[in-house]
Amino acid sequence: MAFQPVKYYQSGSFVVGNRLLDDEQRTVQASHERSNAITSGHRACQGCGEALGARYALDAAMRVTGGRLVAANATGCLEVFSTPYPESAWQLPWIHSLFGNAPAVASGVAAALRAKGRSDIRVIGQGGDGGTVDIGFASLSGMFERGDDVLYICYDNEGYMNTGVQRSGATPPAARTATTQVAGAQPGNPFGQGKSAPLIAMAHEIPYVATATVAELHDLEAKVERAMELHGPRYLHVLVSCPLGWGAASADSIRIARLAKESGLFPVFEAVDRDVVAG
Ligand SMILES: Cc1ncc(C[n+]2csc(CCOP(=O)(O)OP(=O)(O)O)c2C)c(N)n1
Ligand code: SF4
Ligand SMILES: [Mg+2]
Repeated sequence: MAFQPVKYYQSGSFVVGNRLLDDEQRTVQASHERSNAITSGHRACQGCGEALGARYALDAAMRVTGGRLVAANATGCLEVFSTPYPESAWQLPWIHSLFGNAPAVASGVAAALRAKGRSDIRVIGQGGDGGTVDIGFASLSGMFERGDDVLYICYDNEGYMNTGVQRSGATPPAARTATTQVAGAQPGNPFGQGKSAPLIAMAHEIPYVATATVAELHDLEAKVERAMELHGPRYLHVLVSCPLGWGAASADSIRIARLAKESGLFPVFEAVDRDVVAG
């Protein structure tokens, strides 16, 4: 199989934020004036797609909201590598929830802001696929059906990485995890299991549902920007590579995420008011 050459970000340039490209082709990271939601000093593995995805997503949200943003973050790698007590890599008001209740905490923050009449401050909830698709799913569904004004972002690395690469409801068929070994007749994660959180989110008839990958950071930024222009419950599901969990080289993070989209393993689309407008 012929692989594409390694590319940083999505343009083929080797410059952070594509600073050598035309203005309209650059990402927010090219700007020295960027808001920088998560900064250096965190402890993510080299090549961690979750760190990259979260930085781009929240920087885009910070830009749209003029920095008036609060994030509620589920337990998981993103929380663990960014906030080893007493340090924090976050540059915005950020609250650590339990593993399973980030959507509920985000809803609570939104309710408190509403009660205080602070419509200028927006709320993001975020977590990994385990925290979102599995243990936090009830509180996510509640957030959707109540119509709470929160953008929830799931960073899907297809497993419970923080606790040693166990299977989640977002782990794809045949994937090897610590709990779905490839052994004898076992192909890894069984076929016919798992669920599509984006499709279930659409069934809640919320205003905005989209998927993205860390291989297309412009697309990720654009989707965050569109989501932040809307109100009510919104859902963004981002495929983020995990070199440690996937047994891949750190330098292959972007390439593998791109292959996941191009092969159809991870469908990328955007739906506004349940109509698929792109994908
Ligand atoms: C109720 C509860 N059960 C289990 C845990 C242990 N735990 C912490 S993070 C985690 C896995 C996180 O997986 P995911 O949400 O996919 O995030 P990732 O680390 O993969 O980014 C688990 C099982 C916990 N903190 N609380
Ligand atoms: S284990 Fe995976 S998700 Fe966690 S910090 Fe490392 S690369 Fe990122
Ligand atoms: Mg995960």
